Amino acid sequence: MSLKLFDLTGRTALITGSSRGLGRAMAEGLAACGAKVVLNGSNEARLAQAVDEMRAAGFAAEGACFDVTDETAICTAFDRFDAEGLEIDILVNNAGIQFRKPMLELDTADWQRVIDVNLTSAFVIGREAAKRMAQRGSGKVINIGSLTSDLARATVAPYTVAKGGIKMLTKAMAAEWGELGIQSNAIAPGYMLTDMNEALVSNPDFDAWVKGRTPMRRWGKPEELAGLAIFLASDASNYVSGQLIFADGGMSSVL
Ligand code: GCO
Repeated sequence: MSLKLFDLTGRTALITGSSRGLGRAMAEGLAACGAKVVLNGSNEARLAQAVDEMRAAGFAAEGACFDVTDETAICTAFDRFDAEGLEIDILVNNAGIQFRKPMLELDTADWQRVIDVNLTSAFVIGREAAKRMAQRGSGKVINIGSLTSDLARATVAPYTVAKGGIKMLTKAMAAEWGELGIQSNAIAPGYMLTDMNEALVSNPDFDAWVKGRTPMRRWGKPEELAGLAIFLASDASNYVSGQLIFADGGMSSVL
């Protein structure tokens, strides 16, 4: 079996929230396998720097600056892709925020913001990408879930609900889009060393809990998601759909 199964040459991948963190790491992995990557972020300067850095590394990279909760901006971005002949073959719905507060103290607006960024955006962007993938009879949608897609932790209810929704949205996409030639799957990262988790990493008690609760006794590194992203973006996964695959050091498998 050749490595050609994992070759992404000639394919274009849109990764939301990819100026930094998990999205950036997955974008680098896809680019290293030959994909042209379209990075997304809502901060124009940070996005432009990320695109420059990817290009300096020899990768084919473009930038698409839009807020993933702004449907008009999303549709305008896809109209631009159409006009420029950018066919999105691979979509990684990675954009996400975290908001840690007990539900009894949580404002509805804060709840809604997390749901809008972490879940609804994946539906809207997924729908726009899938409309075009369907015309070509092929495509890969990779949603980013979480340990909280299956397991709840106190004080992160909206994130947990959104990530649980990502698991079922992925199955719904598989149910409707399989006959269109589109495979839809999700990656569930464990506790990763990202900016979003900085407050947890620097908390000695939480750090000890993660290391004790994880069979590999450590936090995950963003680049450790790249292999799963490459697999799910490539021909190697052409008969895999509707799945939630954990990259969590074993945490979700043990008491
Ligand atoms: C938290 C963390 C988690 C992790 C990740 C675990 O506050 O518990 O932010 O949500 O980021 O999602 O899979």
